[in-house]
Formats: sequence, structure tokens, C-alpha cells
Amino acid sequence: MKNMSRLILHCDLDSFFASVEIRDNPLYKGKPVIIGADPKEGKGRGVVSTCSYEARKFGLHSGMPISQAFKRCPHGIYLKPNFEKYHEASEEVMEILKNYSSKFQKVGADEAYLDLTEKYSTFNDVKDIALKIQQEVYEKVGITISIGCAPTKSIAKIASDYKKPNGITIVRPDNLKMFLSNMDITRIPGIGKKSKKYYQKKGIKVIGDIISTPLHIMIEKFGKHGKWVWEVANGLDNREVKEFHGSRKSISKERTFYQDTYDMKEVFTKLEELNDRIHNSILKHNIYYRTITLKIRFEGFLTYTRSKSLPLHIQDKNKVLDIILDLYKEFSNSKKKVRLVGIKLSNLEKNSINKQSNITNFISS
Ligand code: TTP
Ligand code: MG
Repeated sequence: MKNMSRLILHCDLDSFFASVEIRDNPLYKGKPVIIGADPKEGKGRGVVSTCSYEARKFGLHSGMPISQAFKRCPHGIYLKPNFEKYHEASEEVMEILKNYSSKFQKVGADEAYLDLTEKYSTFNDVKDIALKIQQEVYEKVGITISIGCAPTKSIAKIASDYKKPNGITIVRPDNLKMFLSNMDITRIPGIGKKSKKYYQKKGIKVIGDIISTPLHIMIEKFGKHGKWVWEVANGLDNREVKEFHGSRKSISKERTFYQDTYDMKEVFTKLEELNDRIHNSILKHNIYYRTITLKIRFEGFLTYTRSKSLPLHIQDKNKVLDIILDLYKEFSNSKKKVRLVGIKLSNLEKNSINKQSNITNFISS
């Protein structure tokens, strides 16, 4: 019988940066290893990039201030990141994953989707493939990867996170609702802390509450965002596994001022103009993006870039401008004249669902 459901894998490396460090220094194995800023005996600034699962037992996690991490885990092994090493490991892993399907989509340094529908016919075969992938990654790159398999991208992603580290979680179509029912709604990509509160106020606490709410009620209460969330919860997210445009990785525009300037208003106006122009092509090609980068060059060619990555793809001109202006704040007291500004949108996806543009609308309404 022809398999009607898709077989989508989401593969995500476990405690990625920390795993690479532990691979290269076996003495770290089994210990709390923290990658990030220098803790300086608890006085350090900056945050934890990631940490080993042993460190997570102390409550440490990505994004936590390093000073707080040090308080909770003073005996941890604190290491600065080695980005070249992680980049290399990431490329090796992606080369392996690519071989399992031509429908392959890398979504970050340590995660990728594979669509196996055409190659394998049942969810039973998939277990063997997932094991094979884990084995190959471990043998060739020396780190572990967790894999989720489901009929949709969003559920495959939830599944890969379900049994970390080194886990395999397969969610069959008939098991999908049971798998999701008791999960916190923040498991759904697009529901963060803020929107969680909003959903909770309206009686939605676990994913099961979304599943049991009729679609028209979700739309009535939560707009487009509610529709997306309902589709995810019901296994109807039909986004394809597809590498964006093959080679195109970002869209950017920049402009050098005729004369270097101190005038903030001129800088802002230029950024607004660049943003408008970028969005003309964004709309024309129906592209969604997840990372927004500000580039700024001062007199003397001193150049900086600052980025913000969102939890999911958006297409929202006003939000980009807000983020750009926010990133700009860091430079607003500079004594130097500005020579060039630029905006780059990356982590692109085509024909994504417009999931986040309405979050702000409904939260503020
Ligand atoms: P994640 O996949 O989010 O985290 P992880 O691989 O460390 O752990 P998990 O087992 O839960 O998947 O991110 C991948 C890498 O990206 C991570 O190793 C370090 C980096 N990173 C940061 O530098 N800062 C962050 O806030 C996050 C979330 C990740
Ligand atoms: Mg990871």
C-alpha cells in the first residue's frame, strides 16, 4: 500500500559546542562542561552558549548569565568557544546527513531536516535509518545526535528534542495526538513565553487544548497565529523540506553615505529606506527569514555587525525595523561618524507560513 503520510526526520546534535570539546578532551567526559563567556570567579559578564547534560543538572542552560552559572556550578569546566572547530564538525555532519536524502534542509549549524518519504515506505524502516545516521555521525565526527521522525517538520522537531541526548523518537500518524496532548504549548515553534501567557488566559495550556479547539475558534481568538498553531498541533503543517534556492543564503542591502555623518536622523532614514527596498524583493519572491543583521561602518573603516535570530521565520517589515533600531542602540553614543549602514536578512525559507507577524498584533490587542 502506498504510504500517504510523509516521513520527515529532524536531526539535532546534542549539546553541540560542548560535545565537540568533550570529544577533543576525554578528561571532560561525564563532567559539567560549560561553553561561553569567561566566568571570572562569578564576576564575568556574558552568557552560557551551551553546556553538557551534566551541567544542565545544576540548572544551567543556553543564554543564562555566566555569573549565575558559576554560582550554581562553581566546579564546572568553563571553556571559551572554538568556532572554527564547531564549523568544521557541522560541515562534516551535514555532509553525512545529505547522503540520506536529496530532500535535505539545513536549518542551523547543528540541525537539519530530511524527507525520506520517497526512499523508505514505512515508519518501521525509519528506526533503522535513524540508528544508522547516529552511528555514522558518531564514528566519523565523534559526537551524538538526536533524531525525531514524524509526518510534519514541526512535529519531527518536537520529537528530536523529546529524548535527548542520543535519542530517537518516532511519531506515527496514528500516535501523533497522544504524543502531543500533554505537552506544554511552548513546544510549538512560535509560542514563546509572551504568547504562552496570552494563550493561557484564554484557557489553552497544553497542546491537547489546541487539538480539541475547532479551527474557527482558534482563528477567532488568536488570528493567523492561532491557525498556524492549530495546524501544527493537528499534524497539518505542510511545509516542505527544501533547501532555499539552492545557493541563496541571504538578502542584503547597504549604502555608503556621500559624506560620513553624525546625523542620527539621516542614518535612521537610510535604514528605513534599505528595509523598504529589501522588503520589495522579499514580498516579490515570498521569502521568510529568521536572522536580521545590522552592519555599520564608521569613519576609518571600523566595521561591526550585530544580529538577532528569531525562533521562527517571519516576513514583517516593521518588526525588522524595530530590531535594527534596537541593535543600533549599542552604537548610538559613538563619537565617530557613520560611513555606511546595511541590513541583511538570512536563514531564509521560501513559502513559509506567516506565523509570527501577527503575534505582536494579538498580544497588544
Ligand atoms: P542548540 O541545538 O539549541 O543546543 P545544543 O545543541 O547545545 O543542545 P541540545 O542538546 O539541547 O540540542 O544549539 C546549538 C548550538 O548553538 C549550541 O551548542 C551553542 C549554540 N548556541 C548559542 O551559542 N547560544 C544559544 O543561546 C543557543 C540556544 C545555542
Ligand atoms: Mg542541538
